[in-house]
Amino acid sequence: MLIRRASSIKPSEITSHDLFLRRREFLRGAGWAVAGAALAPTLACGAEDEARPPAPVAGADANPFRTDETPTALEDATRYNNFYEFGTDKSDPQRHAGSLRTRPWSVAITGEVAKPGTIDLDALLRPHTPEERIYRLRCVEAWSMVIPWLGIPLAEIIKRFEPSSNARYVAFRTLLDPEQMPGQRSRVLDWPYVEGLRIDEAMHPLTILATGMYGQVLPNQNGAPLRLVVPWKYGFKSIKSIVEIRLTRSEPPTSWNRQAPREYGFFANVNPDVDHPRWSQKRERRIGEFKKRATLPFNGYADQVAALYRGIDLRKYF
Ligand SMILES: Nc1nc2c(c(=O)[nH]1)N[C@H]1C(S)=C(S)[C@@H](COP(=O)(O)O)O[C@H]1N2
Ligand SMILES: [Mo]
Repeated sequence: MLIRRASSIKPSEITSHDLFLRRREFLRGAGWAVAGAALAPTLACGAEDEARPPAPVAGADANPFRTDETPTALEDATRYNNFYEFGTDKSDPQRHAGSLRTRPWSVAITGEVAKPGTIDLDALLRPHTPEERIYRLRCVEAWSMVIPWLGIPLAEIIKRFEPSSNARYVAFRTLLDPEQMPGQRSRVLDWPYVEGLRIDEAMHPLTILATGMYGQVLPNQNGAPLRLVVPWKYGFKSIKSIVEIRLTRSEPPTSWNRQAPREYGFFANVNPDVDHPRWSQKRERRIGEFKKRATLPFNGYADQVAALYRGIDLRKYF
């Protein structure tokens, strides 16, 4: 079961806890049947496939939306963070992210869409029910966690704004406000933090916009009120506190790639065979464990996403 000691989360951050719990009850009843149906077409292409389902790959999850691995302790997931807007130490976000005001909050949906607009966050999310997805998060620094996220498939949000045929990428932008985000007064990164995905990556069913974790509203240090989660990519792609989602024709700049292009590529797919120039990516330390684990291609989601990169040299496009 989940370890859920909420002492490190302020009461102001858990206002919708009851609502989330009620939604979780709903999900237990119905949500996963729906999610399973969405994945069914890949298995249903012939009688032979139905008779002999593909053998599971070692390390892959039977249900790609939920791993059986034990979730990381909530305390670790909320006090060991990367969120440079609040400082560069892992402990800084928990100590300083309280200054971020997460309501009111609006998100602009812009660029190559038929219906652009700036939408209040609650209005943006209202037609959707957050689903629980238990995903591994693998940081480029060779540590990992297992997080029960509450989120909405990014595809569901994007489709509502009717992307044009020119929309080939999706660019994301974090809030720029040095008053609320004191780390932005130092020039460790070129603010605001920006990220990007190719449109097929953005529309993939594993890609979510997270609004909560561990059955609770997302703590500020984890990217409240809205952050991206792309489980087969290094954690730095999971941009936090998003204020703009822009559909674009060409590949958008990304913060870490701009900072150090030799170290951080646009794709940033978890790949044990492509080392970071300063350290190996073959193994990882799961937070809370001592012995290192082998890192899996695409963070264990290869069955679901490897086809997106067919024919691409993953050493060149890392
Ligand atoms: N805006 C913003 N988003 C960000 C970062 C950041 O510094 N600023 N750090 C990234 C990195 S490097 C990682 S590993 C994850 C960490 O997410 P977590 O703190 O919830 O574990 O957030 C990512 N998203
Ligand atoms: Mo990271």
